[in-house]
Amino acid sequence: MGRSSTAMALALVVLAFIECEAVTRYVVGDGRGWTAPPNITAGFYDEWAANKSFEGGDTLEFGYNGTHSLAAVSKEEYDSCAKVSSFADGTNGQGYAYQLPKKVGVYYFICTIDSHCEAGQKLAINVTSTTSAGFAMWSSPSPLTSGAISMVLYTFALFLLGH
Ligand SMILES: *[C@@H]1O[C@H](CO)[C@@H](O)[C@H](O)[C@H]1NC(C)=O
Ligand SMILES: *[C@@H]1O[C@H](CO)[C@@H](O)[C@H](O)[C@H]1NC(C)=O
Ligand SMILES: *[C@@H]1O[C@H](CO)[C@@H](O)[C@H](O)[C@H]1NC(C)=O
Ligand SMILES: *[C@@H]1O[C@H](CO)[C@@H](O)[C@H](O)[C@H]1NC(C)=O
Ligand SMILES: [Cu+2]
Repeated sequence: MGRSSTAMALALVVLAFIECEAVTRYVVGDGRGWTAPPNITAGFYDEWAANKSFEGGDTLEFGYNGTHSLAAVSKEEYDSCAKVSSFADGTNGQGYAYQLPKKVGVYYFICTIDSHCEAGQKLAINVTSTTSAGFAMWSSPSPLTSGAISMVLYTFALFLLGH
């Protein structure tokens, strides 16, 4: 194996390794954020989560203005909109980035203020795979992040090849 092909192989291994580590950051509710009516209607977060493929280690960014809270709850508490006191971040009234556990399962989030949860401020996330799946994760669903990382690494590979 020539020196340049060794360098190329090395660069590709590094690239594959970093891409499989890439996690996706989701802004919950996109531009609407984490909110209640009149900004959303019931079912809004179900629709937002539909057709998205969540992996363990992905981050959910809950951004909010106004009076809201974020609690990570059980299915029963999600179904009944229980007014739990255990918050995901320990505080009310500010945004929070929640990293999904690296474990397959369904994770539930609600706002405990007034009847926001009953009105639709509740989110269920089905984590169907974990990012530690290895090299099979070559094409991660994070075009922006992996795109930027790939560009840096391709530049790095070209640099190695040039020497
Ligand atoms: C909260 O308000 C700030 C300032 O107006 C705005 O930039 C931001 O997008 C708002 N966030 C949400 C989730 O509505
Ligand atoms: C999810 O995908 C299915 C099949 O492509 C489609 O029928 C459905 O409307 C999508 N749901 C949402 C909320 O985008
Ligand atoms: C609805 O969105 C606006 C603009 O971000 C915000 O000021 C307001 O507090 C939101 N209402 C609720 C109930 O969150
Ligand atoms: C979560 O996803 C898995 C795999 O697609 C599926 O078998 C399971 O029924 C889903 N669970 C829920 C509660 O949607
Ligand atoms: Cu709320």
